[in-house]
Amino acid sequence: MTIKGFIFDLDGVITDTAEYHYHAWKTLGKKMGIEIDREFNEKLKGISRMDSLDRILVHGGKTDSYTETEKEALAADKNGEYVKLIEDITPADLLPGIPELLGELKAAGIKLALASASKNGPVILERLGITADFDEIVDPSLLAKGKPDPEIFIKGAHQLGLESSECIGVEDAEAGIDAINGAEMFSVGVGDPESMKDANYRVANTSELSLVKIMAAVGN
Ligand code: B16
Ligand code: MG
Repeated sequence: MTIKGFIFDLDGVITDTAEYHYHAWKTLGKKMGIEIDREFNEKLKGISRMDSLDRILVHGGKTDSYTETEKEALAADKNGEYVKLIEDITPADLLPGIPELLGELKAAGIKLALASASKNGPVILERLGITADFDEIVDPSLLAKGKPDPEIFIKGAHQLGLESSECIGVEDAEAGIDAINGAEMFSVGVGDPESMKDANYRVANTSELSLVKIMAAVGN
């Protein structure tokens, strides 16, 4: 099958907003009396805002401490902190190798979609100066289920007018790799061998992403 589309995760693949999510959750955790360290934070990568809050409450043993309305307010509080942290994002915040990869994809006529769980995705693409590079953005607020469910990647392919088998998904989170694999799409993982063990092709960091190497791995 010829590859005609690339479907990108945002946080951890295109830019390092993971650090900002971590700081915003840590600040909220302090207010709730729940310690959030980097090891636990790994379990939040790629996970939607409300699902992340639920995981944090389980982690802190406080699942029954808040009503749904209070949880909405806590999630809004975290997002307020996060929105402040992403205010100063510029094109210089594109991760190494991403501008080059986007250029290679454009030259090859490959369509691009964004499959980010983040409702802040469009504004981040704007600040990074790459909105025009993307043909489609999946709206995470319209999903029945977040990552690791494959829905977001299936929708990405559909919005591009392509079959899953004609697309490649790129992710940095375990939940994201599970979502790509579940969509029966070739998965490219960015990160350490352990968390990316289920990826069809893996690189240690974004500077190693190369269209020629990925296509060779797919067998195209
Ligand atoms: P927001 P991705 C995900 O982005 C983040 O990895 C995750 O930490 C965050 O909770 C989620 O977006 C929702 O973000 O609160 O901005 O809607 O990795 O799917 O690009
Ligand atoms: Mg990610």
